Amino acid sequence: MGFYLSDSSYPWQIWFHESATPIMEGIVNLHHDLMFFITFILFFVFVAMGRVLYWFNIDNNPLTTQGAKNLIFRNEPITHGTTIEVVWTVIPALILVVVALPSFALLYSIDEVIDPSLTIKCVGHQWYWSYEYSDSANENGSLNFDSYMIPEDELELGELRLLEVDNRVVLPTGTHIRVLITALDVLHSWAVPSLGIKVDSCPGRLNETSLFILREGVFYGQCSEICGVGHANMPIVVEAVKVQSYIDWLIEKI
Ligand SMILES: [Cu+2]
Repeated sequence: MGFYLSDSSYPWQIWFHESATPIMEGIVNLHHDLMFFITFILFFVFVAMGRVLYWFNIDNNPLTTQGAKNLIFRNEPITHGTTIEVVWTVIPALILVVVALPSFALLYSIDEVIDPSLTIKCVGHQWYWSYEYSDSANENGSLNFDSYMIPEDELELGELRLLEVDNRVVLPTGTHIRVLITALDVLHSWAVPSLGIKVDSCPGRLNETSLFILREGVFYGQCSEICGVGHANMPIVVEAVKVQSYIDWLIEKI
């Protein structure tokens, strides 16, 4: 299978999903930035290790006078060097600072909840998710529904195994959304890679994150905290639509 952009996982995938939120774009960019340093360090360490193994073995550094006569490189055994020790302490420390700054900036921007105009609540259960649109209520209370995985024998052609659900979470694009995440039995985790979200869903605790979806699409995710035998059978499907379509859907649902 070749490389293609997808909002769901595909077999043997090693790349990120295509990002659909500013947060996920930040995560992908940070990853690329870190890869620069990782590649540089890996190359440098390999070269340094190779040189050490070659030049500082016992044959090239004999400790006896007799052996010193056969010396190829130099004749005093090296035990320490103040300059090199300062250099190999200061440079890694500087690299850590350079890496930490954008990392913390991203981390704190993920925590930021910017004046949301919509709140949804995701509740983990063994083994399905239920959703509550706390802003939209009728006489029976706020809009809420369960979202179960579609079993394999009921899938239609083109649908994704272990990823499709009967009721998708429909959300508007270009809107600041507050996401509240909790659970009713054991630990779960609400994770959608394209949206850059992975938040623990804990019983008795309300976790909060924010969401700003940049484009329309159907975004697939899975429970990401082992929660029992049905852990693999509680996928998440977020359908992002234009605001008007979202309102139409809401009116139909209520
Ligand atoms: Cu779970």
